[in-house]
Amino acid sequence: MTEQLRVGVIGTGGMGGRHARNIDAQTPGARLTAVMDIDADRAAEVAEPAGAAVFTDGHDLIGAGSVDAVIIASPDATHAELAAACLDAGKPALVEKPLATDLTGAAGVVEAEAKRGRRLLQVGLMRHYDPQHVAVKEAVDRGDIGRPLMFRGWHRNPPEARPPTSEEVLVNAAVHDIYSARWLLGDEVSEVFVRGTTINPERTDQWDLQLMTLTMAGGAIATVEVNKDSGFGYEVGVEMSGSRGMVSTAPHHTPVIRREGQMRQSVEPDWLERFATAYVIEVQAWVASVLHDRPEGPTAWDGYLTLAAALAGAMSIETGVPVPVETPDRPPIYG
Ligand code: ISE
Repeated sequence: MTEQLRVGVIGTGGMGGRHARNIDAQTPGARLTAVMDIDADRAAEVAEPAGAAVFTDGHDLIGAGSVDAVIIASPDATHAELAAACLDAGKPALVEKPLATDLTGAAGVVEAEAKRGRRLLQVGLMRHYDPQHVAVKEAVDRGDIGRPLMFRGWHRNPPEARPPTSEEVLVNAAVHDIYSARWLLGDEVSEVFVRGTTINPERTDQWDLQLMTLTMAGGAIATVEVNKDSGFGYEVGVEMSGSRGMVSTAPHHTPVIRREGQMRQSVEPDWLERFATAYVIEVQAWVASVLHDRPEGPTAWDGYLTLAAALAGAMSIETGVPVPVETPDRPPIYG
């Protein structure tokens, strides 16, 4: 591997654009050499400051000689196919979540990586790099709350131009919370039950608010509240109860302004602002792990299991009952 990792970014929407800029400006061991988007103008805008090449086909970027490693941040439904192409080309990739939008696609990627016998993929379940989540994980691991028994997560999204369906919200957004519950409780999901409610009573095909209950294999419980459109901005946090105490993410820390009979505190508008630091730490850790050939962070296996639980949630909405989640035998490359 070269001393400077030459990175190509596929997809230059909000997330891909942010990753590209973080690689270019905040990651000393890496250089942005290629950018792909079907919108060539948007790709050119992101590529220009770094002098990176512009592609309009993801597979061409993956095959390019000027690219050592790839970040996949294209639309969700393209992730699995592009991740498989990176495995075929033997190029490490940071794949945005979800790993796939259907379980067969996710299983195919896991199987292909396991067959290679070596991890090449990291999945963008980036709560793993958020300092506030990491502080909670450290407290749990130190035994500060005793035995962890219950996880509570809240995930309130800003309004979106195209309202996603209930299933899309679970697959695109709740996979983060499912990851957090598994990571912080140190256990796998065995059953999912989802109830929802809607702002517009005439529209019953999409839940605006979903409450997911996860039963973990060892008996712990997790609840996750996912709000499709909070009406006020973006907010994500977690709280854990244990046999000896509780720990939660620290509250938002912007100043509290008192004026004209009111106390006010601003709310972050979206995930790009709330998790700005986490995204930088994530790409820096990924680049270092590739340069030192020491894979770390969320795996394709995590991508598969979080998707399995999210899709069980979608099935639970449809059937109105709890849906079991199977955890297959963990391939040895995932430790
Ligand atoms: C988005 O794609 C993200 O990854 C954010 O972290 C998440 O909060 C949001 O709901 C997703 O749409």
